[in-house]
Amino acid sequence: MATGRHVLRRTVRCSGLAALIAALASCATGRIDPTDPIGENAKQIDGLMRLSGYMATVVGIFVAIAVVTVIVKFRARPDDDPNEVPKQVHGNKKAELTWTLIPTLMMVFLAVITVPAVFDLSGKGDGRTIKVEGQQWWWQFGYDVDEDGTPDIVTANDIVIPVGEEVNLEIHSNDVIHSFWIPQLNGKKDAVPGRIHHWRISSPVTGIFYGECTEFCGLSHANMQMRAVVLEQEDYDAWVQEQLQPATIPTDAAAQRGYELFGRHCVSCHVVNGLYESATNGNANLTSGYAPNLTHLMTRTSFAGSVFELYNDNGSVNIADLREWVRDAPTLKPARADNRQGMISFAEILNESDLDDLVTYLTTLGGRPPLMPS
Ligand code: HEC
Ligand SMILES: [Cu+2]
Repeated sequence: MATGRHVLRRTVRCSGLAALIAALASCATGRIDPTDPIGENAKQIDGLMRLSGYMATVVGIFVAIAVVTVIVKFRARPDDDPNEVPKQVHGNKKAELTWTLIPTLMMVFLAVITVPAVFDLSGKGDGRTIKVEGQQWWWQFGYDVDEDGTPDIVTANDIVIPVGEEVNLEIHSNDVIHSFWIPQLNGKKDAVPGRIHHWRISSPVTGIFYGECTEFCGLSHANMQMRAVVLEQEDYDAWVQEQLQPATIPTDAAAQRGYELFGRHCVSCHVVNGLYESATNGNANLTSGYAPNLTHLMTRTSFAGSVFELYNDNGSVNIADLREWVRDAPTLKPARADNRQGMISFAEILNESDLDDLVTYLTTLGGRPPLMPS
């Protein structure tokens, strides 16, 4: 019969197991999900990973059986002569050939199927090209709509692409080495200063796909995320048209005060197209030379390297985080402002009403995002 203590112990053990299963399950359904490939390239990588995983499993089982067999078969027995030397196999041609040839053949097989895939994934596709620039600690995306060689749309955090199109990425870095990774769409590609790496992403379905910098890049590396927002073609076209519009001076009185404060405190780093452009083309007062272009801030789903949501679950603007960000960004997200890496703190510079006005101004920059995270 189960005593009270027994039942308690069993309950504790079961709930521990349940918690572990829940934790593992939530890993697999987390927002950055390498186990659920959606894009063609991600599926190709997933196939290769699975195949080599199955091969490794077979090898692992074989080795485990061999080890157990040897342990049992050749264990010491009471009547063994301790001075007896077992038969030596050094130089045994059959054994040497077997354990050299089988792994070699397996490696050659894996190389034959993976090396072409590596080259294939780095090639250029037919779709449009988006410039992807990593810097501490956020991603910038540039769209050259009129194809004159300079981006006409510069945005951050959310890379917006049309559904079903294989988009080319030209990845590079404005400071240290980063790595671009949205696992449901493709594998990892390093962003290296002075180099351009080609990569492609596509998705057969609309939605938001989450990614993360995967090359350690300093203090806030863990806070350097990004999202692909995949839209129907007509929604994408509408998004492009909106992004091409420059900003205008706000009419609301509080927003106007915010606009003036912005001109005093923020334009050494941030660009607002048509109004404040002194920090364009890498002229921001930062080691990387770039801060997020804020012209259409509110059309993004997230801010500060996709670490904070720009909207609450009920669809209202996440004023609390946005205001706290403007007040004291390095407290929300570690930065080296003293070394011109990351946004500086305004806690000692702006008062409460300045902050309100600035945030009011920020909320006038662009309409709502075409898709909201679910
Ligand atoms: C020294 C340069 C600098 C100054 C000055 C500065 N910022 Fe920033 N700001 C940054 C950097 C860098 C980031 C990106 C930080 C990150 O994601 O880690 C940023 C991010 C932001 C973001 C989030 C944008 C996005 O899409 O992720 C907002 C909003 C913002 N700043 C508002 C302001 C306002 C308002 C001011 C003036 C009160 C200001 N900033 C002054 C450098 C600066
Ligand atoms: Cu990084």
